[in-house]
Amino acid sequence: MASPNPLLQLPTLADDLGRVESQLRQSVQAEDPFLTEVASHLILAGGKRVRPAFAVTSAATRALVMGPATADVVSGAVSVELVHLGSLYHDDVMDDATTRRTVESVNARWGNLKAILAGDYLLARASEIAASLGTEVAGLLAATIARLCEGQVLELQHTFDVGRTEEAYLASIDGKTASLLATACRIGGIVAELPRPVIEQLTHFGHSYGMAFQIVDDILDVVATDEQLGKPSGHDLVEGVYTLPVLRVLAAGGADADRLGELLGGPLDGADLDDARSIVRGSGQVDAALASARDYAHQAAGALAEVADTEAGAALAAASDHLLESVRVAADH
Ligand code: GRG
Repeated sequence: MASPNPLLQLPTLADDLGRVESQLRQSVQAEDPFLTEVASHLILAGGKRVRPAFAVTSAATRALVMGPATADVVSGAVSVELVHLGSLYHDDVMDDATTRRTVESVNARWGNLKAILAGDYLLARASEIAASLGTEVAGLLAATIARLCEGQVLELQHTFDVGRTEEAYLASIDGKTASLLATACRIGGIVAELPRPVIEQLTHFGHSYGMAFQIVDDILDVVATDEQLGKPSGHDLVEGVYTLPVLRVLAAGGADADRLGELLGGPLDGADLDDARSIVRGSGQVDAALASARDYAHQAAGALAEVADTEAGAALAAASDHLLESVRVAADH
């Protein structure tokens, strides 16, 4: 997503996110300077910090006007970002990625073995911090790590599968993306000791936001150019990961489905990739997939009723508006 998340621009959050940043760096200080360097690599490379921002902002719905986050809320935000980072280290090994967050990926610089171990180290640090926040947070974070693995395994089971169902796709993005955004909000709510119905709504917000976010990301991979994405587009099709607009074309049947089905199912050369993308772009199914993303973004906004009168609730609503804006931008590609 090209434009910055408005949530992250809020001056009231800047100080809290600065504390998140310091604790993130401190949390990966190992006795061995080499391990510290490898484990710090993607922290120092930046990232949007959407998950910590969601944790802090969810906690801040406790008051009408946002105040500074407690030390425990900052720790909760750090634990969630460390899990995200660990998953990126492992994902880049699986994808043989060369870049991440605009810098050389960990696997490309130090090799797969060190990238996997450093990813494990980040997950261990995340678990240690979560345990300091109590058994509910520790259990939730562990269960979420399992959900990430389940989502990713489900994706692997369907690579190059032209029969991948929409249900299997949704289950995969639920696990690999939406679960951690939901957990970010939930941990903020638990640590701030919000009423249970509010915690449930914030969790629903994070989950729906995550579903919409991943669907838009997947659509952009098919319809946007390399320049618009800032990385090679069409990556999912090449890797055999068939996402919502592609699955909708295949399921609709007819000439487009037949032509696309003939191109997919195995490795694609450059011309076949261009053909596959233009079939999907011309099919009308991109708009249908964008409508699904819009539905999830509306669900996210709708989950904020209980916190609508708070400054932090308004900030989360602005984040879902921003997501809707990214759906509009994707529709223009
Ligand atoms: C060991 C935790 C663990 C997981 C193993 C590899 C794997 C299983 C899961 C992959 C999960 C994954 C990478 C999902 C994609 C999530 C996603 C949308 C990443 C991009 O998030 P942004 O845009 O990235 O928030 P930044 O860099 O801004 O933080």
